[in-house]
Amino acid sequence: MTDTDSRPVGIVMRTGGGRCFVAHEDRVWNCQLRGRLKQGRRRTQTVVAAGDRVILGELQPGLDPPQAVVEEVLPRRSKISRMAARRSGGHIEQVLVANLDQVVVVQSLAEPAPQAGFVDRLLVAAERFAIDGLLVLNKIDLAGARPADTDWDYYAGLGYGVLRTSAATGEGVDGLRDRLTGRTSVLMGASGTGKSSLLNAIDPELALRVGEVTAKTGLGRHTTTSTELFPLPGGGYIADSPGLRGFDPWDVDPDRVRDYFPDFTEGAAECRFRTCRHLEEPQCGVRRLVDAGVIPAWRYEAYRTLVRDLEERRQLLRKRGGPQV
Ligand SMILES: Nc1nc2c(ncn2[C@@H]2O[C@H](COP(=O)(O)OP(=O)(O)OP(=O)(O)O)[C@@H](O)[C@H]2O)c(=O)[nH]1
Ligand SMILES: [Mg+2]
Ligand SMILES: [Zn+2]
Repeated sequence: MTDTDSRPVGIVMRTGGGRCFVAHEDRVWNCQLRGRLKQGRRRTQTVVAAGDRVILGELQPGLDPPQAVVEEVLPRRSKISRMAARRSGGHIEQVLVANLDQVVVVQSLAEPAPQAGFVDRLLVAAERFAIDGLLVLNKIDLAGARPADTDWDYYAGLGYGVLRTSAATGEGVDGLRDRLTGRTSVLMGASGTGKSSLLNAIDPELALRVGEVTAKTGLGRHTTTSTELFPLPGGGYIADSPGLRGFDPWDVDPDRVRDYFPDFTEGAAECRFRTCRHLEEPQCGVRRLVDAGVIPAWRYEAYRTLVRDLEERRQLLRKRGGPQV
């Protein structure tokens, strides 16, 4: 056994205010980061994220809450990362959550309205690390209020789970609990889709704060403000996260986005050019499937928009001479 193996390891439940809260031996430790972890030029603004495995030192179990120092962040086996907001110029990574098995994309079938391409972008970020994708369509008790312009069951045909739930009536909640138990998952979606409400329905002891959807705008109020991991009663962890306004995946090469659309594989085999990106190229097997209605137009549009956005970002960064993504 190496020295590292014998040092105490914990799981980061939440970060905030320059500290992090680490589960270790059935307690949550209030931790500082070792100074050297924060030094040097970094392409990431996230030294430590919820879900990270960390090595602890200077443990003070006698304090309430117990305290320790994070000495080291262990390599992440997977993560959901995005380009950090405008102020970073788009070349800084923000890790939302680390070491995941599953991303649960929560959409509301009522207010707020689903955002085009949002599910597809999150699934690309998940595919990037072979993380499973599950789509949860919440507020079925209110469904019918708005016509569905997306055929959500299309995702089931691609191998993603699709569940319909109501945090209000409890319908579908047992099925969701089953899908979460024993794994590490994160709930992601726009503000007001019902992420925290679903977790409260799964485990009432969590008693998470939930917020109204504004009648005037149909948008949520960003009630949850930090990503936090919770242990599930039957084993595993679930992270609640603040509502996302959109999602720009980090570290996805625009030329590789096509590899993260499983529904393109079959058509791509028929493209004239092996390097076909399924955009303007002649004799494209993928576009043929779109024309034939096998791949829905909205799905293809999500692909095109994402490639375009990633390409724009790459060009902007080149112009500025920043690090390339
Ligand atoms: N009718 C109905 N209302 C729901 C359902 N799920 C959530 N809501 C309501 O939707 C509103 C927003 O719920 P939250 O759980 O706070 O949503 P959230 O996704 O956690 O939002 P943020 O934390 O802001 O990202 C609240 O008023 C909930 O009561 C549902 O299944 N049916
Ligand atoms: Mg919430
Ligand atoms: Zn093609």
